Amino acid sequence: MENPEIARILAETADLMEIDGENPFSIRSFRNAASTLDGMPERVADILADPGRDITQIQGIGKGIASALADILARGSFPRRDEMLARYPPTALEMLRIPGLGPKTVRTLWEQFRVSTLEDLARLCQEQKLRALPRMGAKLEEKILQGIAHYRQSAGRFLINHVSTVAAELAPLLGATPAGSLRRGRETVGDLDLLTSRENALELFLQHPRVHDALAAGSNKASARFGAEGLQVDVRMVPPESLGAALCYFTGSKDHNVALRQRALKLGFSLNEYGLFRLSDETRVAGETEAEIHAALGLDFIPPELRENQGEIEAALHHTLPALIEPRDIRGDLHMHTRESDGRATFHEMAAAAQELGHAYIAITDHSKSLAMANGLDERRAVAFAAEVRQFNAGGPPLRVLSGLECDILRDGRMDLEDGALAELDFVVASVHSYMSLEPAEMTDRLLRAIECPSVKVLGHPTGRVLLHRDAYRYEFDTVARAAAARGVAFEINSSPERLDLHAPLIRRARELGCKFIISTDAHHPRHLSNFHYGVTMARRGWLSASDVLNTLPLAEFLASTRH
Ligand code: DGT
Ligand code: CA
Ligand code: CA
Ligand code: ZN
Repeated sequence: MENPEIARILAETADLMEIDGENPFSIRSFRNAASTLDGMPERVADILADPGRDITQIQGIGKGIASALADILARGSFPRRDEMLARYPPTALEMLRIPGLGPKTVRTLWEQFRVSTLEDLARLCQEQKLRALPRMGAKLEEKILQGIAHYRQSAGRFLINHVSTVAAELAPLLGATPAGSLRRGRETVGDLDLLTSRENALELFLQHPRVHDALAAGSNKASARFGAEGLQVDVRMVPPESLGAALCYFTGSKDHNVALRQRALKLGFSLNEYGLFRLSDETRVAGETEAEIHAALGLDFIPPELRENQGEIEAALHHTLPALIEPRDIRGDLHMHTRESDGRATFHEMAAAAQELGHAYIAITDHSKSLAMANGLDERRAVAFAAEVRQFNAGGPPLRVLSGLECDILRDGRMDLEDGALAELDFVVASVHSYMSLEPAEMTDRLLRAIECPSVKVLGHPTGRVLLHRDAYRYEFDTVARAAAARGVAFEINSSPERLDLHAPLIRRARELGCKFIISTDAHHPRHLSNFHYGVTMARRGWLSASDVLNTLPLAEFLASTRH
């Protein structure tokens, strides 16, 4: 048995222990052991088989875990796990993945109703049976139903940062290029597609210590899962002369491919993953690079982010594709948190990291007071902190730090802090963090009122979605976008991989309605600051050029172009 599988068994045991109400320390020790083993290059099996070695020498592996490991290797399980599996249904683990369902609830549901499948659970909620229990109500029933719907929709999809990390590890090793939805920059990815011409790439892939559960292995394709999260990876061998054609085909999207093939047929060609061929005599016309294929079809090169069959082929034909924004166009980051609210670093540390990335300016935008859990700032603290931040600029460092705030938009659209305090800050992001399920008309009014506040420069994470977890809140987007354009309030493109908000269709719509954009990270830690490139990917998917994005401007022009 390989490490990733052992790690999965330990992690699942931790979940079961949580349902069982075990003490948090034991649970954490199983989780820590799982993550240690999953990332460990040496095989657990080899260490245990060596009488000269003692596995408890490894940090985080105590006597208890060591004995569980021996059992797992011998028979795939161990007593504590057996005992819990006998008491709870195997689907208990699946239920924990439903947003809104914690271990305690899963346990109660089992004890009271013997709920063993998601269908059972959905039926109980529909029949309103849960509200009969103490501490459960109609709200929870509704939440669980939504959670189940989400789970079914998103099951098996992964966030872009996770998939990018896996791609960054495997691609150089296999001499491979990522294709599929990752290359198109989609915000979630079903499986990772890699193409390579390197001789022994499939063997290298299957032998990788974190690769497990090979699903299919042939002479030119291998599929398997990677790491404890189990992301599926498809690796395909492609002859060099077909690499461009294969890249084109496996980048997709499917709809784009269909449209591109129609274009080929119209010109008397056939297009497949091996190349572009003349129909009359089957001569290969192109195939080594994507650029030569697009050119042979009379098209400008179509960047992968645009390949969603949303008019890109037409535009490539008429030379009207936009010059897309690139990561190096970004000069500042206007949304980040520090220890002053719920961030993990000081503003000095954030500033140093931003400077390292080459930014010319940033805004420090901690939360406002109604987010009490995040230790949000009231008027007095906001103004005092702003003074402290401004002080930082006095020494004239190359990076300019703006004093700011991510101010909550209250339920009725008023700002969380007084206008007077907001007016003292350099940069105010206005965001919704509460009452997200208002009726669309009420939410629209709320946002319209927020935009009226003269200090507000940008709407933060404008739809509030959390990927794989929570839908966007509903409002009349066009109405708000028109008002934002008229008032000079920008839309944020939030680069946090959990949000990526706005998404491409709304970016395009907002631009049509005259809006400008600011790409920010919403960083809570210095290492999050490099996420801005995910926001740039969203902007590219939304057909934006640098000129649509205000924080591509030098500071003075940036300040002049935001509402003031
Ligand atoms: P995903 O994995 O769900 O995030 O999305 P994709 O786009 O990566 O989809 P995937 O992995 O099934 O296939 C990769 C690409 O291969 C896809 O974007 C287009 C191409 N492709 C796959 N199957 C077909 C097909 O049946 N017809 C056409 N035209 N293209 C296909
Ligand atoms: Ca894929
Ligand atoms: Ca695939
Ligand atoms: Zn926020």
